Amino acid sequence: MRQIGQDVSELIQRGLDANIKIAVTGLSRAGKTAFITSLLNQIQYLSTHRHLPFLAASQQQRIIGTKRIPQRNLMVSRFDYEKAISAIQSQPPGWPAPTRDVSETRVAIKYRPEKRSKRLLGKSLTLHIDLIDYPGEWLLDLPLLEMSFEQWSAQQIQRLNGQRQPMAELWLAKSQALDLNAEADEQRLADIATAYTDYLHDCKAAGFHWVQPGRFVLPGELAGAPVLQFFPCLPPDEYRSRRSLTTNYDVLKARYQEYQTKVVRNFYREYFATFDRQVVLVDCLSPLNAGQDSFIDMQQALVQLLQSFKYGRSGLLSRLFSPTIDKVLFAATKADHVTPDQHAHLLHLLNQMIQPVWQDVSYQNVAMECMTLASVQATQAGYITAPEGRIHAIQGTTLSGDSVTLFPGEVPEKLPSPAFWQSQRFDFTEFRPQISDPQQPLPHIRLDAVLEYLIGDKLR
Ligand SMILES: Nc1nc2c(ncn2[C@@H]2O[C@H](COP(=O)(O)OP(=O)(O)OP(=O)(O)O)[C@@H](O)[C@H]2O)c(=O)[nH]1
Ligand SMILES: [Mg+2]
Repeated sequence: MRQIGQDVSELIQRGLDANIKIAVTGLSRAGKTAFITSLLNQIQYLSTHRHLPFLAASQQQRIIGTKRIPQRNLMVSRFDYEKAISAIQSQPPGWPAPTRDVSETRVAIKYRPEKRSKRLLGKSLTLHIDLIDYPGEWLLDLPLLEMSFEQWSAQQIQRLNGQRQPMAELWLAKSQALDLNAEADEQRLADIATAYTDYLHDCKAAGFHWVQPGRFVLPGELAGAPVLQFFPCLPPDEYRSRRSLTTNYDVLKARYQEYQTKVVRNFYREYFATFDRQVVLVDCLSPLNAGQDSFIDMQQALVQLLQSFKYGRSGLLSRLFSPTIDKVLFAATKADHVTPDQHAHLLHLLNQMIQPVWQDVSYQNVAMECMTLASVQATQAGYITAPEGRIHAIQGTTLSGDSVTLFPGEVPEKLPSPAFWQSQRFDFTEFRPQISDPQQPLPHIRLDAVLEYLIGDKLR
């Protein structure tokens, strides 16, 4: 009888040992790799240090142990924690290298449950966490699913104004010289698609992140595949699809359709549909530094990104799959770049960008929170004495190794007005990580609150 009782309790236990998939995204350079690296690092010290006061399970000393374990999805690259942490802890410290594709890692946290129902079934339980890093650019492709090639092309060509126009000249000239009704010339199409991809890369380099198709700039395993070799173009005046001949236009259209189903739809079905919680990292500070166009572009990209969490019954995503995400966290990264008195402004600014869009569409059963954080705190906060008195300042070491103390400027509390761009800018100096003791958790800002939001309820 005792044996049976043990077996039953083990079985129930296994059922209770929870799994949670947390996906981390954000546009390139938003801070995804640094975030996951620091999160894993903080988790590693959970049972031995009480360094995360806002994580209740840690504060109540209910964490028994933690361990990184092999990931479950063997078709996805491994998140290279060792490489990232050794960059941060090397001498002099540096940042992890940019990443270009999806990657994944898994960690287990053994804890003493607080809930009576869970306690009855065993002294300890294990929470398995899968962390997935993927480019936010991939989420910008969602609208493509509802647009025909003609509609998408018209939209892209319409957007060629302002700073984008001169960057597009080369591919526009090449594509205008192409006879769309002629028999398909694969080589030529590939050549023009390369010019189009170069244009998208130039947009990103100039601080414009809203580029489509997202895989063109971050192709991952699809680099060089014909499904990424198309470009927007308006239909020829006398376009007639002839059975006897496959024209350049036919091929472009077919590739676009292939991209819609095989790339975009598959990403949502195979990855996105399996996520339980989503972190969207936003670097608000670099666009503030880069100027008005870049800032507006980031805002537009965020609006696009938010569409992926729109699960209303009539929504596109609900028609594709049944979504499981129940919490989304929007986090403004690199908060160590602003003085402590500006953190509230940064949070307001992020809220102002997210809340109106979030409220505007019906999100069913999805909780949302905005926070500010620094995954790896690279600066120390302090004061400097100025003629007007003591002012807040941050002190850090620049990438070239100079120690500097500065007041980077005020973060606008509201969406910046045109006057803001004329009068002031945010001074964004890049710092390298502080020298840290490899035996101690990395310095950070608010990762404990982040962890409480993401997994606190699972550790009750
Ligand atoms: N000061 C500070 N800088 C940060 C922090 N996190 C990221 N950064 C800076 O932002 C850069 C990009 O961070 P990553 O973590 O590589 O960003 P990512 O989103 O993974 O970038 P990609 O892989 O290129 O898409 C780093 O090289 C740092 O310069 C932080 O917490 N504090
Ligand atoms: Mg990365």
